[in-house]
Amino acid sequence: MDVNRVVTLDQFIVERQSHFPYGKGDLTRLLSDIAVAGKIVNREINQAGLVDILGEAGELNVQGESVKKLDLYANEQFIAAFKAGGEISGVVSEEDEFLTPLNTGLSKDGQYVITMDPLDGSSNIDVNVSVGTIFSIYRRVTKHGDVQLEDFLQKGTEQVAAGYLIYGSSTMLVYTTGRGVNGFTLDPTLGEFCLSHPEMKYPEDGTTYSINEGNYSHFPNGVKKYIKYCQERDPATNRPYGSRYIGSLVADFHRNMINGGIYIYPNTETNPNGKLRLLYECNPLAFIAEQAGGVATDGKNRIMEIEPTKIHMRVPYFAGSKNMIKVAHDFMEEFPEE
Ligand code: P6P
Repeated sequence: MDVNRVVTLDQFIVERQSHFPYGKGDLTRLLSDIAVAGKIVNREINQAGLVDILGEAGELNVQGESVKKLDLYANEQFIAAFKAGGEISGVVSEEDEFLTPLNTGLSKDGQYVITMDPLDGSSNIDVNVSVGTIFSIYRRVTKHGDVQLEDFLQKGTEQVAAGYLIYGSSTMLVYTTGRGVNGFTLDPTLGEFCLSHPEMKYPEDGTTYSINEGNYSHFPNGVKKYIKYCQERDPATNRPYGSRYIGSLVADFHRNMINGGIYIYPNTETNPNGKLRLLYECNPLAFIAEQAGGVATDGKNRIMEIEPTKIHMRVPYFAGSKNMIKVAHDFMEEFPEE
């Protein structure tokens, strides 16, 4: 990359849109809308300690999780951006129990639908730990009128784009349209996302494992065996690995994609199907991981091949460096549940 040339997100998308197999310009507008909403959410997160937007909103979401004020704020900002853009016909959000039709009845119904986790890891906001937004974009299956459930219950292989924003020590937007993964860092002096991580590649190996070991007693046998494998001393395979888990999926995923590593959220007693949601956490990050050369499975099967049955469906999640995932799979196969 010409280090002297600043490439903004909009410039990059326009240069690339000629390759995008769908509507010319549709995706440009859509990704730009996401970037604008991301900047607005970023601004609020950075001020969270100063304005009355921290803390609980005093309600539970469909997941039964306490909703933070910033969760609702982020949800509103992204949905407003999609309404303004006109490209999106409907949204499934972690924050809303049901799908939300948008922009239908217009002269040109938006041809896309989006699934999103508007603010993942929001329990970390009050303690100033990185959080993120995760999204998947699909072409709608129905052609006109209000979107239907079938527009969202599409396999991850049908995604036309996916990405995440990470609100951390810097704010980044990382996305794919199926032609590799590129990362953009927000330059606050310009107010623009600028290309900073072109053609991101998931290292084939890593020495970091990310899992909430507090749930160890509930883990499947194969996961328990894999954790012990990670902790054994074997210099020839760079073990013991380091344990890094900050309770924010986007932050753990992003670090592991840059350095190499594996993130695992298996089924547990509290979450017998796993905790993470297929449509707006697992599938978008699986698309990113695979496009960067990584792997994402449920411990056996490719995440993006799983047939969704409900919009808030949960699945066990193994995502990371392909050689680490293979070893984890071997333990899952060798030590199945009784
Ligand atoms: P636990 C946040 O709620 C989240 O969905 C992910 O961002 C994170 O990795 C995980 O849940 C943390 O869950 O059960 O380890 O606190």
